[in-house]
Amino acid sequence: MSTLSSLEEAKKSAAYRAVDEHFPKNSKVVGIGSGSTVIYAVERIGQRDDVKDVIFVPTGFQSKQLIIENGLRLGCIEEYGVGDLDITFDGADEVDPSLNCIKGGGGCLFQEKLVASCAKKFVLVADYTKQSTALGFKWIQGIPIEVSPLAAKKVESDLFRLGAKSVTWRSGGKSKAGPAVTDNGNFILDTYFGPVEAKDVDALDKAIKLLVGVIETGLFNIADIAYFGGSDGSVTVW
Ligand code: ABF
Repeated sequence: MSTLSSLEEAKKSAAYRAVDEHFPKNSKVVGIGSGSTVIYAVERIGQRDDVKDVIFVPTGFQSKQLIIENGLRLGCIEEYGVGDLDITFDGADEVDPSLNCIKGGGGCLFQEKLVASCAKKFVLVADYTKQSTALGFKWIQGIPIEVSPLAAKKVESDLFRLGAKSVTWRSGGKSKAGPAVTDNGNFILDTYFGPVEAKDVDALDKAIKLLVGVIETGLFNIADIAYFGGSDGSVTVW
């Protein structure tokens, strides 16, 4: 009998099905995202008998540990350009029906976007709570924006000028005091704009990216397909 909660079962069914349907035959390099759902994707990949020679590229410290713990070969993104990864599997915080998503709740957005951008296919795995009608409708913590510490104050004021309703400096780093520091030595500003319609996601992402001091935004509009596990073990594909 399974001992997993229904939410964990949901994550597991989405991740297992995504891997079973999309892990490419004869793949050489595969990107591995972050978060709790990707743990099941890597577990499933580790059960395959055709991954001995595949290189797995992580999106941060957690992801690197996951690859190592599952006995898979670890690579690094510095060696790859656009199209060099066969596929990337990653989680999300909120996904709209056009496959736009907010990522970065775990603070790994920059490396996640970098690794996803180098892949021929980008597959999202999530539980049913992440399905949304519009970004910012369910995920009200705000879009995570990674910024250089030198520019955090300046970007905060820029974001209000762009229409942000709230900007929260993410705290709770290792010391639990002061701003959280990402794997890349930067800060994160969680920025709430209210719900963002699918047609406006790209423009908002570009406007934020143009601000001096912004490293990356947690707005992604590059997913090819998304798998959502349901509480009853079903899987919905968008
Ligand atoms: C990463 O982990 C993210 O970008 C997102 O913030 C989070 C999703 O985690 P989980 O799968 O635990 O919900 O993929």
